[in-house]
This record gives sequence, structure tokens and C-alpha cells, in this order.
Amino acid sequence: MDRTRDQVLRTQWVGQPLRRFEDAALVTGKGRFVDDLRLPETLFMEFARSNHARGLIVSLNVTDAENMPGVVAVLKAPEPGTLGHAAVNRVLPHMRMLPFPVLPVAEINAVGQPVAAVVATRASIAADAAELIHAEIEPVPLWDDEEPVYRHEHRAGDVAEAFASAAQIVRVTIAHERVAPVALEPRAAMAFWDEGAQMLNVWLSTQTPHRARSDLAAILNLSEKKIRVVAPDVGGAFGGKASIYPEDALVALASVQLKRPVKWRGSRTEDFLAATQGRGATVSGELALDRDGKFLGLRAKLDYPLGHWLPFSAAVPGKNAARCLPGPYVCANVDIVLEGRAENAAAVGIYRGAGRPEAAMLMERLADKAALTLGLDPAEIRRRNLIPSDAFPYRTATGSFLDSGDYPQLLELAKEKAGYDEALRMRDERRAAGEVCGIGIAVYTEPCGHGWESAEVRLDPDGSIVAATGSSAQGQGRETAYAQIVADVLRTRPERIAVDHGDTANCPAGIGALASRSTPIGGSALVQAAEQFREKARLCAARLLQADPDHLTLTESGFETAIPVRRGLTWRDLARIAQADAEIAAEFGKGLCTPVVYEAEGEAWSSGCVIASVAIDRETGVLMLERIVWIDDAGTIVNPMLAQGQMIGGLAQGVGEATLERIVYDDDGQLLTASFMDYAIPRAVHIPELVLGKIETPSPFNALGTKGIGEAGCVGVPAAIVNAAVDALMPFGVTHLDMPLSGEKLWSAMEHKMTEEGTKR
Ligand code: SMO
Repeated sequence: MDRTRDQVLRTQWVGQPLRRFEDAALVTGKGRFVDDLRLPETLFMEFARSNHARGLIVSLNVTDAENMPGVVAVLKAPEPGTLGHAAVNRVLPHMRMLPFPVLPVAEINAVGQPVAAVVATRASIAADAAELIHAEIEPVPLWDDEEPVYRHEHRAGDVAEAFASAAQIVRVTIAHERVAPVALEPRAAMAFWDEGAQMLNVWLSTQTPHRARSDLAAILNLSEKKIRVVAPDVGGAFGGKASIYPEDALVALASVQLKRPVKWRGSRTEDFLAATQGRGATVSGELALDRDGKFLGLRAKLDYPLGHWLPFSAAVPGKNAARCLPGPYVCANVDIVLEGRAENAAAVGIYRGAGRPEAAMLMERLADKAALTLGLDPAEIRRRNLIPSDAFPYRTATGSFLDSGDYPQLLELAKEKAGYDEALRMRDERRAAGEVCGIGIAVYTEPCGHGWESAEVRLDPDGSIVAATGSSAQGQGRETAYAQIVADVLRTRPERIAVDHGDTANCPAGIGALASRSTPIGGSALVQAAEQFREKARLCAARLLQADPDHLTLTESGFETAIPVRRGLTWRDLARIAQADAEIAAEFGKGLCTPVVYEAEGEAWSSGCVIASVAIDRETGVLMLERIVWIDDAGTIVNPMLAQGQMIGGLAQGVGEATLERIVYDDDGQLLTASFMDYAIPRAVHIPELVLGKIETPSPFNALGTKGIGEAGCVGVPAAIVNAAVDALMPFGVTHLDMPLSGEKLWSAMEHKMTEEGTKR
């Protein structure tokens, strides 16, 4: 189709730092989270959870709980076969499935796994009654080195030859701790079986309402048509709310059985125990180099823990880590082996970054070791190996197809903003004066956004232009960004666009809010739907004005024509007529609705470069982040203020992972970090001076040219911080540090010359 002047996406609103439409309600306490929802006669659910990491259920005595006043029901494991199974995304070939027991019949596989659910008139009664449930569990040994759940390989080129001809080979092994997504709002679910309508209404703090509906349908053996899932305000998710959980299914099941509303509000400890966790992989790699520091070959082994059940995206972190290698660098010869194994612990799922951080850490540690071995500057060795800017689209040795980017420019700009050469000179001066300080660089790539998403644009009878999306939100400001996108297509103001999301009853079936895909893919779907809507509205308006569609121009309030005489039709008029006029409704469809399922032509790959400066207290080992300079490329930016918010939030979580956060299980599988008393997250004081910048290489593969940004801060920031800390401790003979960089760890490293082979005196 020929694009007329109205049809080219003119960006009047895209690119503006518009304030968030969402905030007035949220900052005045008018947000509606699951726990804010009230229905008469609501019952409350609490869980009895396993104290053992693995065992056989000998007996389960719920009599005392059942007899407690106020207790309405106690749910035990249903007969095997009566409930269905949630879906697992088979992103790798040959994945072995693990059971998804809503409640276990015979075998316990992790501490914190629910063994029974109590429903009572008050949450406090349910909690007290849950304490009276006695499960006799015979402990059995923990799983040990079982068959992997998945195994996958990437092989390309001649790795043996690359290593045989190498001038130098460097090696690193990185142990990533498990970390917790810790959304501000813990998980929560509420369900109401409407007996009259024979409908199950579910409110879930979720990233994926449509998938939750399919999973609940499968688990409860109900038709999807009988289930409505609503994600109201969601107080953060970070990957931890992307899968259905046993608790969600039990809330829904209890509501169906009892025909009353049932609510569960998870506690922080329950999230630590039984929500999905992130990372946890042990990653080792070796890099073959020629004498100029060119990367000749990469061998890597990625070992992922999976926990005791598989959430929907269980294999995604491992898959992402493997396919992100060899990062932003040219390296034609690779041999990468990926394995995932079950463990008697909480499930591991996607967490902000989802495998990208592990790939970045491996490449960036290897690059630093290579620079050290060859006596090259860390920035220089990267410059020599970065994929050149004229090589895009670029096929990597692991088969990833990078759409666009300018990695050398990212590095140059970051160096410039960091005053790199001067910073190195200052570091050396401070070192000479007895200070412990270092500088670290990381360059990263991150896949963000491929596949499909749905959208529709329509006119509601009240005259509002509704943009409904299959993606959803958990605090990102998506209503604002989406309104900006649609307003540009329709030449109107963003305030006029009502964005609908997160409700299976009035949004098209979609994927949800995850994988840094909502703006690139969900936004592009909205562009397409809005363009189709605009053209349909033009034809409809032309008919009503008895004008030639080509003579209509779009104005802020509707369509206008000057030929033969000046006339116009507002969106409000159009809405009224499109609803009331049967002939028009029959021809153009109710509300001129234009549903689309948009599919991107390829994947968008964001990228960036981080330079971190740190100092370490010689007496205590306490790490001081002094400055982070970060240039990110997320393609076309829809709202720079929202994008910067995502950068800072992701960076804060990256700082947390690098310096503080660590889930600890003891040898018996007991969780030792089940509250914020034992699990440290970053606070304002931990965030250093930030210098943020961007370049924009639009993605040629989606309608907006945007790439993801929500996870970026977790990808490159930890690697730059670790490189800076290792650099700081180089004078002490330290060559390796794993996260988190706690004071104790850094102090011990200075005392004992920490290397990756272990502690050496
Ligand atoms: S880790 Mo994200 O919510 O895909």
C-alpha cells in the first residue's frame, strides 16, 4: 500500500518524556492490588508447608485444623489424575518434564512446598490452623546428580584448531548464586466462582494473565471460556510472576469447590521459600586468543539448577545464556554445552536478565583475563574483537541473528563519558597512595523481543479510543507509553487513548509482560492495529461525510475535509454512529474494531557498555561503588523518562546481585535466607553516581524500531562491577571473585589472595 502523508509514523509523542498517567492513583493510595480487592463472604487461604527438602509423606493429619472454629475446609492432595498440569515452554529440544503437583500425594521435594491448604473466614485463623496440620514425613536423601532435565549444545567452526593454534588460552569458572526477584508486592491470588454465570473469576498478581487462564483451565479441567483472569495493579514481578503456581491453582480450586471468593496473600517468607528464584548457574569457559588478542575460539559449559518443578520458562535462562554467547564479539569457533538439573529447592525461573547476565559475565571476565595475560588495556582488547558496525544484521556462531547495533560506538562513548584514560591515571595515583580501587568494563548484548503479540484499537460508545493489548504491565508505565504510540498513529493526544491491559475479558489473547518484549512487540502490534483502525475510520468517515477518503485529513479530534466544503467528524461522532447505525456497524464492525496479531520479522537485540569505578576499604573489605557510566542502545525510545526509570531500576537490581544478594540453602536443603533479615537488597545508599547515556540504532525487524530496556541493568552492570573489584584487588594477587562482593569476601580475598582455583596463601 502506498503510504500517504498521514500514514507514515510521524513521531510527535514517541520520544517525549511524558509523565506517567498511572501515577496519580498509585501515589495517592488508590492503586488496586489483589489484596485491595474486597468481595463479600471472602474466605482466606493459608498453607501448611514442608519442613523437609525431600521425603515421603507417611501421614497427614488435618483433624485439629479442620476442627478449629472459623475453618471452612482443608484441602489435601486430590486423587492422582483429577487435576491437570500447567504448561512448560519447550524452548529446548528433549526436555524431560518434572511433575507439577498442586499438592504432593506421596513425595515432598523441597522445603516450603505446600502440603495442605486451609480455608477459613479470616487469614489469621487459616494461618493458625495451618500450624496444627501435622505431616509425618520420612526424610530420604536429596537428589544427587540426576539425569539432566535438558542438555543442549552449540557447536560451530573448528574449536580444536582454534585452541591448537592459540597464542594464549584463558579460563574462568563463575559460580552464580541463586537470587530472589523480591517484587515489592509478594504473590497474591483471589478467585470467585460465580455459580449463576458458571464463571471462574481470578485476580492474580501476574505478568501473564492469558497464560494463567490456559494453565488454570488445564489444571482444573475447565474450559478457558469459563475463566476470566485479571491482573490488576501488579507491584513488580521481575520474572517471578510469569508462571502459574500451585498456590494460585489451589485458590481457584477452593473457590470452585466452596462457591465463595477465596483469597491468598503471600508473605515475604513464602516468596523466598516457594516463588521462583533466579540465576544459580555455574558457568565455566575458556577463550583461545591469537597474539594480538583476537578471540579465536570459545569453549563453555553452563550448568543450570532448576529446582523441584518447572515453571513455564524454566529452560529460558539457560537457553538465553547459551545463545547470547559469544556476546558482542566476533568469535567463529564455539563449543558450548548447556545442562539443567533438578534440585530439592525452590524452582529457578526467569529473573530480570534471564540468562543474559551469565553470558555477559562469562565473556567480560574472559576478556579481562585475556587483556591481563597479553598486557593489553581492557578497553583495547574489547575494541579489537567487537562486531563491526557495518556487519549487521549479523549471524553469531551460536546461531543468533543480531538485528542492528554499533558496539564500537558504545565503547567509545562510554570511555569518553568516563574520562577513561584520566580515570586509569587517577586509579594508579590512588593506588600508589595506598588506596584500593579499580575500574571495570562490560559490553553486552541482550535479545529483547521476537515473536508475536496481539492488539486491537476500537471506539467505545462513549467516544473514547481504546487501545487494548495482549501484553500487560507491572509498574513500567505501559499505559503512558502505549498511549504515546497510538496517539502518533492517530494524530491525536495520548490522553485521548484509553489503554486496556491485563484482563482476559476485554483484551485480546496475548503473551503478557516479560522478556523485555512489551514495547518492541506489544507496541508494534499497537502500531499495526492503530494504522488499520485509522484507515477503517477514514473510510467510515468518508462514507458519512460523502467525501473522497483521500480528501480527509486527520486532526487531533477526528477527520476533516475541505472539499467541496469544510466539514468534519469527531471521534465522538464516529463512535456514536458506529454503534447506533446498524448499516455502518454491519459494514465496518462494532466500534470499528481492528484486532491484529503482529509478528516481528526478527529479534531485536539491545546492547550497551558499562564502566564501573569502585573503591574497597582495606580494613573492612567494604565495597564502595563510586561511579557507573552506562551507555545503552535500546533502539527507538518511546518515552525517555520511562526508559531511564527502567535503566535505574535494573541497575539497582544488578548492583544488588553484584554486591549483596544471595539465597542460601544448607546441605540438608533448608533455606537460610527466608526474610530480609538474612537476604540483603540494595538501598538508596548503595547506588553510586550514575552517568547514563544512550545511542539509538533502531531495530529493522519491528514496526517501531524499539528494543527492550527493562532487563538491561541486570545484564552489564554486575559484570562491570566484578571486573572493577577484581581490578582493585589485582595488587593483592586476586584474579577471581564471585558475586556477591560482600565485605567479608573482599577482606578475605585481600588476606588470602583469592583466585578462581580457590584460596591460596
Ligand atoms: S525475567 Mo522477565 O520478567 O522476562
